[in-house]
Amino acid sequence: MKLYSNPASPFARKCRIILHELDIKTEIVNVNARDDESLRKINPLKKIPALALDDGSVLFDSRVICEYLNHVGNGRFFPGMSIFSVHSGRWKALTLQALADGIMDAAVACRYEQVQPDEKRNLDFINRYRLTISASLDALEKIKFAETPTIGEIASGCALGYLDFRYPDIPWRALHPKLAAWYEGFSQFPSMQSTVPHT
Ligand SMILES: N[C@@H](CCC(=O)N[C@@H](CS)C(=O)NCC(=O)O)C(=O)O
Repeated sequence: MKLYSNPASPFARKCRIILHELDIKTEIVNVNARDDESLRKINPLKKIPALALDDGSVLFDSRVICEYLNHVGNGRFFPGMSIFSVHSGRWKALTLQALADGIMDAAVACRYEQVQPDEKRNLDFINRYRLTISASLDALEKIKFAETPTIGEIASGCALGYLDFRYPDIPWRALHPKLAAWYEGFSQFPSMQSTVPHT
């Protein structure tokens, strides 16, 4: 297996945390997804993460790869469906992942916009992305995080880590004290520590 990744990508970080947690060995290939057109031969969407399997097939995006890794590594990050109750932890975990992925989508897109030359930068887009980030952080503040982390907690940790990395100006801890307290503990896991984003 080969994971196309980048140390700065919060989406690839979700996969790398699961690889670490489940002790799955794979080759990591670092690419610059934004500029590397040849990535399309692997993933037509030209995005990372992408996971090339030994049989020649390729999995994307991070949600699919994480669930696949969880399956091959016998993980417990995706609660199963319950035939007895619709209130299975599965839907909570997947919705939390969707919320955290949404923060990352907005934060990554906002970053792409912010590094545009002045004449191309669209301030309206930037404001919309920032509004999405702030409303989603408000929603995360109300979440009761699971004691045993699911894919929802992993994605939330990656979203907050990305904000610290690219948006040190966003005072999310001061505005969201419960979230900050949760992240303080969660970010100490070795799999979080060994995947802290960098350029
Ligand atoms: N929904 C995708 C999002 C992946 C994504 O946006 N990755 C970024 C890097 S963090 C990327 O590859 N961007 C390249 C581009 O948009 O050109 C996932 O969950 O994997």
